[in-house]
Amino acid sequence: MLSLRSLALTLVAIVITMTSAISTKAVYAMDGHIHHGSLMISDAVMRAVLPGGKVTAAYMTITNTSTQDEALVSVSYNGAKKSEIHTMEVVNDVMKMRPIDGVLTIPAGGSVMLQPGGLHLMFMGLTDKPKAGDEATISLDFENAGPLTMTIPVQKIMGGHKKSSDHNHDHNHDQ
Ligand SMILES: [Cu+2]
Repeated sequence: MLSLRSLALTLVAIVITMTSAISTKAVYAMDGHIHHGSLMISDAVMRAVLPGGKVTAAYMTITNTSTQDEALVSVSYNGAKKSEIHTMEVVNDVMKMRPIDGVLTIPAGGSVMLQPGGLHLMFMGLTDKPKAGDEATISLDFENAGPLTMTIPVQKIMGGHKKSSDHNHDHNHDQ
């Protein structure tokens, strides 16, 4: 007969197995980077949400050390109802952002920088509003390396997602 104790151990084992199958938890290596399969992720950060803010973004550099192209397929943040991979483009002299078409390719032996004013991970419909000094946990799903859950710092970041009317304030206020 199955004892309660062995049943409990079995359940724990199942949960651990399921968790590891679902996602790899990111560990910051001694060099400060996250290593995930053949990928190296550095300088990952989430933008602090300003008072009244409804969206935020995350930035990082993803380096592919393998000889095979990699692709970032999807992202998620459990503090947001919607997460997307965005790019910026100039339309009629105005910088606009939009979801990328398809996946974000990280070329073999190359790097892709997600940074203010360019490619970024976009989080909308925020249910959490992380502020500077907080940490946020986001998940990235890669075609070859598989899913990765990472906890990243939240910082005040200048530039990027701002209304054009805010432009003149950039140089004057530390916001
Ligand atoms: Cu965006």
